[in-house]
Amino acid sequence: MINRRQHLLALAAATTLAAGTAQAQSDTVKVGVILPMTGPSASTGRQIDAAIKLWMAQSGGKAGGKKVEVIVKDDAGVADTTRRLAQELVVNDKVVALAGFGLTPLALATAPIATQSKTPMVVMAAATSAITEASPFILRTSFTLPQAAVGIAEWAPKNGIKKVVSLVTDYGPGNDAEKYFTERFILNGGTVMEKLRTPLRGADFAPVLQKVRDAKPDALFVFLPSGQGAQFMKQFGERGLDKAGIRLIATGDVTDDDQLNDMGDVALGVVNSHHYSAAHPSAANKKFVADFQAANKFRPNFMAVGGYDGIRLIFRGLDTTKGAGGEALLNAMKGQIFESPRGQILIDAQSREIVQDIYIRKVERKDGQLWNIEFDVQKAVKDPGKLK
Ligand code: VNL
Repeated sequence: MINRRQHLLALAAATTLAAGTAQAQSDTVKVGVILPMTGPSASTGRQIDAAIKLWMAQSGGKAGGKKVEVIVKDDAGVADTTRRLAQELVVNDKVVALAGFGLTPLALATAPIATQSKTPMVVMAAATSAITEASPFILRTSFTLPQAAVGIAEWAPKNGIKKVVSLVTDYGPGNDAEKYFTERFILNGGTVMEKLRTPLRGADFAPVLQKVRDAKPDALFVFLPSGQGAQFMKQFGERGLDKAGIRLIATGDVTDDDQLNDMGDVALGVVNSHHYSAAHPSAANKKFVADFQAANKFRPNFMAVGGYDGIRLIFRGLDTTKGAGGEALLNAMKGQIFESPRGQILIDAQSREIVQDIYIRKVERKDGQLWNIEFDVQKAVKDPGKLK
């Protein structure tokens, strides 16, 4: 006769087995999306959430023969919260993938959970080069700052800009933008007069803009995370830098489609480089923008496209694995190639990093609205940050 303890153990094993079978045979798989829906980066959460909802409506919410349930959690941009939510989504909800990640520190805080639980993690927003090296389970559908910054560093010296001051937000993506912009600009014969930084939270641009005025460069190069561009542009105009003949060049985070149309004339003529413009003239993008604007009262920006392509990557992966997660899903997402609203993209199988075109754009008014109009392109750009 078995004793009580053995009986309990057997029961526990049977329950686990039953739960496992139920899990494997379940008609539903869950994807956990963690975004800043509140706090200073809420526009990033709002954009990505809207894009995922659009994808769900268009795809019927099914992949690999399963219903896909997307669970969206708000981390308010706080890394400890992101990590806790990721843990809960993996342990309690048994998600097959984690996704979202609005800022670099939020993605880095979650990387160990992806590694330990073997859960694929799709970074849809954060853009510091090193993120994909923080876990072998991370893939990226946003971009990297080295990718974006090199484009404008190639364009500027060929277009009369020889002396610049650079201004970046003082954290991961700002470090990358400053390093890769200034290195390439100097290599191309330019001079960097000064390197300025502003804090991630509560930035006031007035003091740094005064320094730029005094230095009198040909141009100011700027990277700021999505959501800060409008305030910066207003202060740039108020301080009269445009009138003083100081040109503005940037990564496209500054002339972000989420805010661009409200920036006014001061934004006209700003040349910048990035991977996505809502004005990208492809049929796929025209349809994406029209569908997105039919469902939302705002224009999609580059964050929306990172979210849209990220959920698509997960769905196509689940099609291959018939709904299974873990390493099978990771492998099924590596190497995918498809046409995004931004153009053709590849998730490089070895680095798990996005390879994409980088466009040189100029802010222009068309039909009464401001747009980043693409006029040149670098094809299939791999992250320069991985070549070090
Ligand atoms: C990051 C990079 C965030 C670029 C951004 O906007 C951005 C990041 C919130 O890696 O933290 O435009």
